Amino acid sequence: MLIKQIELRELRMRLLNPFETSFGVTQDRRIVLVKVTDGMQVGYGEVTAGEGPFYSHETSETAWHVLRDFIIPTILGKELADAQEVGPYLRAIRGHNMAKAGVEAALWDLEATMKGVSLWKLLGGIRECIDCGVSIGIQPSIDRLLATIDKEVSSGYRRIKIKIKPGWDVEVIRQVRAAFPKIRLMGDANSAYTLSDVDIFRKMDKYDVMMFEQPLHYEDIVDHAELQKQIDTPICLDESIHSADDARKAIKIGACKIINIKLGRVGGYTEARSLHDVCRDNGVPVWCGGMLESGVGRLHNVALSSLENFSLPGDVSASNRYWTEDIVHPPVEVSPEGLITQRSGPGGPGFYVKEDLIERLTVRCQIFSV
Ligand code: OSB
Ligand code: MG
Repeated sequence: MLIKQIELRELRMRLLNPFETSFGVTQDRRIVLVKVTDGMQVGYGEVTAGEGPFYSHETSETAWHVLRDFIIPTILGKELADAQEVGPYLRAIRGHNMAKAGVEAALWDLEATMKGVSLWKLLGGIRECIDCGVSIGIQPSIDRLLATIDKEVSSGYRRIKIKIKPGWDVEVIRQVRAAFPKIRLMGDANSAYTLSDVDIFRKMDKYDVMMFEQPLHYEDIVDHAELQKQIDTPICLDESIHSADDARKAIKIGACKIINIKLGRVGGYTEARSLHDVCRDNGVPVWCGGMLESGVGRLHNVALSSLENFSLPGDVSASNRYWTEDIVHPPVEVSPEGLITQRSGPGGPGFYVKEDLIERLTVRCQIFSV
């Protein structure tokens, strides 16, 4: 496949509701889309960076810069046998995984369309229906949180993740568990705690929580291993894991029992699959994380979740939880049983984009051609 043209596009999209985590509140998204063409077919990817450097160092702006000034000049005009071959070209650029993943995923989409197979099958996926969970931000009150959980459970979602932070933790978990004795419940701290908070986690241990996601520092694995020794609830790592090698080391020292995989955080499908395999070979289940994506990134997450070891419900949920109108047609929908079915048509997200809506939401666009 010849990388003949790459288009970068930034869209403004307003979330239906503000989303609050321990690191801040988001409502207006700056979505960067990458469109690649060989002159015949197109592939789409999404850069999942946030607006500010709070979940990770990357932002929509840094991704645009690194794509425009480094990634695109390196790969434009190159002839690849398949999407995986882009890896060596990106290796010299350190970090900026979300920028890399935006273009890498677009190439996988393009490859699937060129081959006339669906993306999830090209990836080697086996799950035609994926189990869905939701991620619920910090709410103004516990009553509001309980009402939101009730709504999501009624919609069919199979696992509820709530965001926690100091002061919004033990009592919240206690009340949620009291109101919903049976749900699969987990807490995501986004690195809001330190090892000196072990007693807080010990207290939450007794509420049958599936896992605590990224309780400690975003670059740490050593303290996580120490915390895991002192609590029964499994630790799941998110922010600390950027590669298959990070996962190998974290598992080796006992820093986690579960890993959340995000395409952007790990730099694309090739690394995501290696990471998935390392976890599978060590008996560590994985699930697909979310980054408040538009339909393009969302459909990529659905495809990724088809791999065998994605055995826990992910943060991959319906378009209508985020947007009045999504940029893919049909939007991503979840069945009353809490499942999303893979698309059987050829290609991936690029096959379903609404070009006219994308055009209307665009605030900047730059085209690079050979
Ligand atoms: O930690 O998983 C996270 C959103 C933005 C940044 C980090 C995270 C999240 C979510 C939302 O939890 C998942 C989603 O619904 O897309
Ligand atoms: Mg997380």
